[in-house]
Amino acid sequence: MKKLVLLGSAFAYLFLASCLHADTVVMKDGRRLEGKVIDKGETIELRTGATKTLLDRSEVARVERKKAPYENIEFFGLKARPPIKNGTDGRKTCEQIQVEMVYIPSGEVPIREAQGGALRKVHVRAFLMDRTEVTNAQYALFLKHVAAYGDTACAHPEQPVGKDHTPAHWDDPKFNQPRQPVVGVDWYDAYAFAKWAGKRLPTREEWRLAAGVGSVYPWGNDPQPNACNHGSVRMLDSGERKLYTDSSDGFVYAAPSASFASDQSPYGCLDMAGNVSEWTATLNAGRACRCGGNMCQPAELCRNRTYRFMERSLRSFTTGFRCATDAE
Ligand SMILES: [Ca+2]
Repeated sequence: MKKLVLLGSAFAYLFLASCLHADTVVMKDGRRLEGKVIDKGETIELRTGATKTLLDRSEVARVERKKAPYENIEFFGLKARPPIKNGTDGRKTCEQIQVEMVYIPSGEVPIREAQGGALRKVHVRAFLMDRTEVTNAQYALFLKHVAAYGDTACAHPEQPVGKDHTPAHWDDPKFNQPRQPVVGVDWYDAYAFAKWAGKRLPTREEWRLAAGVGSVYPWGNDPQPNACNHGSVRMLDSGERKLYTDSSDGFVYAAPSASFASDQSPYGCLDMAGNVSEWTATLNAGRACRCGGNMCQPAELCRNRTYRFMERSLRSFTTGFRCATDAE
């Protein structure tokens, strides 16, 4: 009960703080304008109630941001870090969140571009990889940032105009628990989150290296039921193979992150074989590579090398992501 009261108080605080939230734009002619600031690059949009005013950046001396309501408070056990600076102009861009990352030493990754195609080896430099899939709790911090500041600093240049970063299943209790991986996010959501967090999406080869190149599955070369969050396959009367979720491993949908100790790569990355398939930075003909198995795929398909190119606008309850950074 005490926990519920505390959580209720936190949400009340967030609500009140957001109502009081007001930035100040100081114009070069000395005027001070108050409202909610959305940074749009060459222009700055100032919102006061239902009124939107576009200001030319060349006429603006500076923007004084009110502290975002979620800064410096714990949110589902996570804490937003102070904003990082971007380049020379010192404008606030993205914020980092505290997530455990593991060091992946450089290595050679065997990649087969197409079924039956030639196997080639790609050299991958050392990098850092998130130990776990990005969770709903972490993604919620990103959404709060976007609500306060907009996504201009984080959005991919090809992101569809007017796009909303709210996941497809954000209101569904089957998918929106704080420690479950965020799902129903498209590639543009994953890209923007990674940039906001001061990171990036891993490439397909990096993802493959982090998952482990020495075995077919994290635990060895043979499929093992219930060693990761997988699904099942059913043959229909038509002869078609249909993939579906099941509860044989203890979870019908996405399991809370890091629920399967057996689904652990040689470097300590968790849930790379199963749980949710994960977006990567690798593109081909406008499609993005999605790596790893998921809760809908049978155990034998939840392999380290599983990948598939998907439409970047895909929002599926089987698909999430994790982030990477350069090692230096
Ligand atoms: Ca996964």
